[in-house]
Amino acid sequence: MTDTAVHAGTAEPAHPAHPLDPATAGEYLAGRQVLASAGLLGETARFAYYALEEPPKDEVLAAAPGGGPGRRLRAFLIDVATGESADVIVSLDEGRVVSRRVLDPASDGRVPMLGTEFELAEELVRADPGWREAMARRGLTDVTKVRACPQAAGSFGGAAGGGRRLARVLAFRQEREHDYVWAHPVDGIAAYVDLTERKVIEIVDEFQRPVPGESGDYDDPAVRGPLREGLRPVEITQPEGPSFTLDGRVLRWQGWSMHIGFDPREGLVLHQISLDDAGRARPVIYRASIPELVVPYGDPRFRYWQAFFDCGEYLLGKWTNSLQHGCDCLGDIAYLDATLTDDFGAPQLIRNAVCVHEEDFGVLWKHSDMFNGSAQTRRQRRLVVSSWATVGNYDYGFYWYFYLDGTIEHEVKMTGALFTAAYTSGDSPHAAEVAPGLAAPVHQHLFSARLDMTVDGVANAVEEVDLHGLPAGPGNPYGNAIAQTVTRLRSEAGAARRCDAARARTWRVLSTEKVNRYGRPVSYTLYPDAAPVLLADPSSSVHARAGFATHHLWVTRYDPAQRYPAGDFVNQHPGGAGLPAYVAADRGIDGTDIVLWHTFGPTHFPRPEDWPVMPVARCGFTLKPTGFFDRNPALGVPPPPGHGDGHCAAG
Ligand SMILES: [Cu+2]
Repeated sequence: MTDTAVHAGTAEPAHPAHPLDPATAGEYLAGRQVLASAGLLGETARFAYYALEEPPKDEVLAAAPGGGPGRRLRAFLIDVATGESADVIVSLDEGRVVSRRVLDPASDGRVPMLGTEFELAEELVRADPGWREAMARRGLTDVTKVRACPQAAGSFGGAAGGGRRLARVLAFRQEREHDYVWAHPVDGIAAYVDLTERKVIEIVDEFQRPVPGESGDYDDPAVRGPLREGLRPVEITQPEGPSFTLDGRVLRWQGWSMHIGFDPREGLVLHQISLDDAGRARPVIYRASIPELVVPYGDPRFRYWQAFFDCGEYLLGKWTNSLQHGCDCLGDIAYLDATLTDDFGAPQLIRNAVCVHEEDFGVLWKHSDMFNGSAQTRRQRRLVVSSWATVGNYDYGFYWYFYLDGTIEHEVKMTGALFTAAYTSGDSPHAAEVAPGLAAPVHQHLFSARLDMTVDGVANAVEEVDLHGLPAGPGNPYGNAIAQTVTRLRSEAGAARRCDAARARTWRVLSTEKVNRYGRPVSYTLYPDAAPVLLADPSSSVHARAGFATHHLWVTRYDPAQRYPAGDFVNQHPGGAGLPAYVAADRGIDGTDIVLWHTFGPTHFPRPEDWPVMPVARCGFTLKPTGFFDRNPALGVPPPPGHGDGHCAAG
């Protein structure tokens, strides 16, 4: 079989086989019926979020096969006529509303932006006399050729502050239908729109700059140049098919087992990741996802408020791509669909939302022994579970990798368009010029991974491990000694930690109940890629709202209500929610059920080479077994076919 794709997610059972399976179209409709019967779905009601409310962990772990906890859905409902929003839980089994909490915008924040509000904001600014005048001053008299780019408002108080449900709108010129708008920012102007009153409430017109004119339309051969020659086909063949199996949404491969979930806010979610070790299923992670991503911009001018919380404000998972075999994924692929809903709670299918395949990954281990003459090589392979979402200008690929030696890796691939401004880098230390008169401001991409660890059971603890050289002296007379410093993180407040690349700092998640044959706790170690945490000043609004991004590591005691690093309602939230609030109780985290939260991602000072579309940049983290096994767990990997039991050496 050459480069084939199998579609695994077509048939939708009436009752999901697994308690963590995402809500089905039938369930969304049934939930909507319950909400309507309860009088919660008037003409002006919209769904800002609607998905499976996962049952608590203890209920899932205790569930008998085929049985399991009842099915519940969570909906964020908003009345678009009044702005009143509520967090509602529906029980499908009982056919009733279990709870409904009305949000107080001043303290709770607001529900995410609705899909339809992007068009609404464009209509409103184009109809607004003040905005039209500001455009006319820039020579733009045909507003149908100006595209609005509405964004979540942030939280800054003042006249345009928390009292209103707001969007802030930037503008780009689009003369022709296929113009690439990011090349043509109409700069110096922002419109503030009240989404509930449906009107522009303020125009901030700080300066005028010529709209940069050079085309960025890379579909246009005149911009792109001729296509390269000389790239001959690369084909991935797996003549006997792939080595994984998918049973519903349960994926198994080479001892690995996991359940593939999906959520409109977080996108891809993996559950119950475990490894088979000589017939014994050994859990590693109960739940793994990327529940937040903040992109704060470092341009202090009139768009100081730009900081995108892609999950909490925009529901990243809703913008998931339908993947194409041969383009997005190569090899013998299995796809899973995602069923999400629109603003009205009506189910919408994203076909091929999740890609599962395996990849050759070079050498796994190799040795040519000078004494016994053995020369062996084994090939590494990885199981890849991935998904892509396009949130505004950026495209993000989320890749989970599982290796033959027990390593787990998460990689985010970032690509797409830079968010641009109309000035040159000579004007500003905060941006890089990428085309004449066109610049891209510096920004950060700060992801938060939520890793609900279960290393050989729920009783876990975390140690911070630093490496350093020791000064010469007694016990180290020649000064060559190197040692580890191991610090146990015992409570939540003291477990907000930062990377230290100079000490190769890692964090080890260990079982407080199971030991290996050396009598040491079995563990998995988090290897971070050290990069700056949030660089915004502690006095800034984004610092309060993205508190999670001020540390690389947080450890909390498991609480089913604590799921989002910047809090449940991020949009226009004044700050302090999420991790800083979760750890305020300073609960003990030693020998109990704990969750690791890891902040990672680059600070991106754009390069000319990132324009007009950015080559993929990567970031992520690695989890490696550390005394989880008693020796290299990949000795049993057979030699490459055709090399028998013997040598990969020449001849
Ligand atoms: Cu970037």
